Amino acid sequence: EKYNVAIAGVTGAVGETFLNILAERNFPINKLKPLASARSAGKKITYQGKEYEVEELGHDSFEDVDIALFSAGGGRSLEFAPSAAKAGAVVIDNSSAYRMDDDVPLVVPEVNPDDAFKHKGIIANPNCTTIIMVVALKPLYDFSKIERVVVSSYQSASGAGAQGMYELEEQAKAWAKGEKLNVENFQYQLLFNVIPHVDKFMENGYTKEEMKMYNETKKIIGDNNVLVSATCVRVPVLTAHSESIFVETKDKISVEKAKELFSNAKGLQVMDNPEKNEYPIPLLAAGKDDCYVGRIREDISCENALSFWVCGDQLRKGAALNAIQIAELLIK
Ligand code: 2RA
Repeated sequence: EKYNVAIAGVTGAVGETFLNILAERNFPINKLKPLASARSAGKKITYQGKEYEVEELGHDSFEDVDIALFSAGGGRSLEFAPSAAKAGAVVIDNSSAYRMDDDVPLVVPEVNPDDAFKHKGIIANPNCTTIIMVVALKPLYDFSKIERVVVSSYQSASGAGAQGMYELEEQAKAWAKGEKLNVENFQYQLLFNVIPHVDKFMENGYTKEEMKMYNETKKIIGDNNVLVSATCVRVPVLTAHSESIFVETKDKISVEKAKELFSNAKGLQVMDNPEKNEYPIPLLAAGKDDCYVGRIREDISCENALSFWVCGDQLRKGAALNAIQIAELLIK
């Protein structure tokens, strides 16, 4: 069976990754409908050698559409996803608009695949940083309940979209030419810098990105007792987010056991040979479907705790791939 698939936000960084991954996985597409805002309507995109014209996203874009992949920003999801669902499509939404809605499942196929089938027309794709973390937390959680997670992220420029990546590249070129660096998408110059500020600040002093990790992790793992304290940081990397994770568990998990649990987990590769300088780095994780975990050690500050390091391509597993895996669950 083949499906009619719409992509809202097809000209963005995630939109482009949707096209690449649908093609790589040979997703059974009958009709492809590339959609974007008025600004990008009329542009041409290519899918499997065929050219398509991008249409303007509207309330009537979804007739005959079976699956609507949304990555066009929260405002557009709020406005147009209900129309898509009403027209009979299943929306898989990459924005934060519906993630904490009780009627909307929040799904990472390696963690809570069954939740996908409880949808009422909209399924939410979690925040990229959360997805990469929970892929690593779940195998540990299944062995021993998790009590507390302290995480710092190292988030790449393309997490802020294609224009974020472009800004970092342009800063590097301008610096090489001795020219003034342009700063638009980030609060400060990102080149040669790190910025501990991703998304807006909230009243409690955390950012919205950090609170996404707190709230979404509970919902995906399905346990309100899993507490997450995050510090999210933008770093001058083009693609792939990294995370330094401390996890306190109810029962002790040895390093050996953790490596076994991680090795047997879907979507995760263990890369942990420090004596050979082998550990995950974003340059290696970029373009890959799996997340990579390494630097696995028993934490010396706490009895039942592990510290480790994870890298994952946030445009792939953190966004487009996760959404397409959800679609694959539904059509299986
Ligand atoms: C980022 N878009 O800014 C991601 C956050 N979800 O890295």
